[in-house]
Amino acid sequence: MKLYITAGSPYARMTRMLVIEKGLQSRVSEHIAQTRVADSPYYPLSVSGRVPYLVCEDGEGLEGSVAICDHLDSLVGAPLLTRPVPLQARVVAQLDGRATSLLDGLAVWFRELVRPADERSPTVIEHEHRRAERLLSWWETQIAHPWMNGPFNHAQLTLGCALAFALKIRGFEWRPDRPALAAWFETFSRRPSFAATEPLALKK
Ligand SMILES: N[C@@H](CCC(=O)N[C@@H](CS)C(=O)NCC(=O)O)C(=O)O
Repeated sequence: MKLYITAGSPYARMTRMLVIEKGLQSRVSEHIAQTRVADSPYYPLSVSGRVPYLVCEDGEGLEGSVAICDHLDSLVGAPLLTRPVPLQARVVAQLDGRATSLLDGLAVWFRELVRPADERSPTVIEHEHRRAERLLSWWETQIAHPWMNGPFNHAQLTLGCALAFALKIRGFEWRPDRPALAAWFETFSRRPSFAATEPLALKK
């Protein structure tokens, strides 16, 4: 299988962590996609131009971190990502949704900051900054939830990659005022698959 990624994409990182967590390294090769340029040779392969994108063993393509994580998780052994039982489903959907919402907002904020200065929107930056502050403070109050501290699951994977990505935003230090979240992140970041998917650890 071929997994198309970029070095810094937190969504791609989620799928790269899962490849390692499931021991699929010998079956999945990583390929750097050229994103965000006109006429990239990547576009005929993945029509949206986004990463992650997985070309499966039968040649079919799969877009998006959720679908790719689910597919990888189904390939070998018992599922690793713990699924909620029906009674937990609503609260787990809320945790999952708020982790994704944090990551989506940080991605917009980061992209705005790496634009040339005269193309940046202070309004968007301010909006995303405020959203991130609100969501991170919400997470500080919720991070003790058993779903975030029990067996590995998609909400943990998303939140961990989002918190790591937040540290890429220069001058944005979310940890001092949120000790519980910072401690949770410290534990998450000890997973070997996390260190192995550090953007700078990508040699290719
Ligand atoms: N919802 C998607 C988001 C993927 C996404 O936004 N990827 C970014 C990189 S972080 C991308 O490929 N951007 C290229 C572009 O916008 O053309 C997922 O979960 O995979």
